[in-house]
Amino acid sequence: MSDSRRLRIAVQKSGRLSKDSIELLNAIGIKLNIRDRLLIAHSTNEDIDLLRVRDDDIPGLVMDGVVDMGFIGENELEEKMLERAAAGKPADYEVLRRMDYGGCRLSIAVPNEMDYANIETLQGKKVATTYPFLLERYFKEQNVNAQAVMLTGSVEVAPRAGVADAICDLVSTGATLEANGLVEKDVIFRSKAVLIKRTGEMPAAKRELLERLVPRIDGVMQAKE
Ligand code: PRT
Ligand code: ZN
Repeated sequence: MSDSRRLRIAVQKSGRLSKDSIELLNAIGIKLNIRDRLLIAHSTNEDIDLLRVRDDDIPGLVMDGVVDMGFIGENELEEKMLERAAAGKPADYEVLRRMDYGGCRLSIAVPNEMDYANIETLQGKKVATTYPFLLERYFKEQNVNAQAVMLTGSVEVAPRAGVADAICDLVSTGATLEANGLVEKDVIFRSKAVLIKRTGEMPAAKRELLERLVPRIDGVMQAKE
């Protein structure tokens, strides 16, 4: 088992949140010895270990108390929270800070040629997404009876492939939608990266370390404004 005195922080190993999350940790003075293939990276100047994993795993690692903190997109966090709550698993966490990176929106998009008036146009239709819980919550709120079809990749090609009538996917510039003949219609969730913490007791030394880190994060974010 790991050394329970060391603060464990989960970060995405390689993806859109990795660079900014590591840069932030560096900026608050945490020296890290990251070796590309390794799951764990130890800090050389603080009692901190990084766990480098797929972003999909981060909410669960925090909610199961395997790590103390994690950097994660709110889209992924909210989806996993809904999924775990539906399965009766622990789904608690605390947001320490909302970061200034990882911004995107989860949107419903339809083929250019679809005659789309509003969300009710999707009544009885299939919508491909990697976020079925967020999408189904939205359908329920809107009183629309449509079906979320889970795809973990290539969501944007689903309508052309005849797998779904529309999609619900993350958008930042909109270039991917345009390249695939899709138009963005309804934004169902706006997301940024957040730093989250597990709930429950923490040994005093770890809690003190955490309490030293958060004001440094505020300082770095304020300096960027
Ligand atoms: O391997 P791992 O599972 O860790 O990574 P991943 O492929 O699941 O995630 P990754 O690295 O792509 O994204 C991590 C997080 O970054 C997401 O959960 C969001 O919180 C955030 N983020 C911000 C984005 C985007 N912007 C984004 N544009 N995640 C994905 N995209 C994709 C989107 O899915 C679509 O394919 O980019 C494409 C659209 O971009 P535009 O610019 O063409 O609109
Ligand atoms: Zn992922």
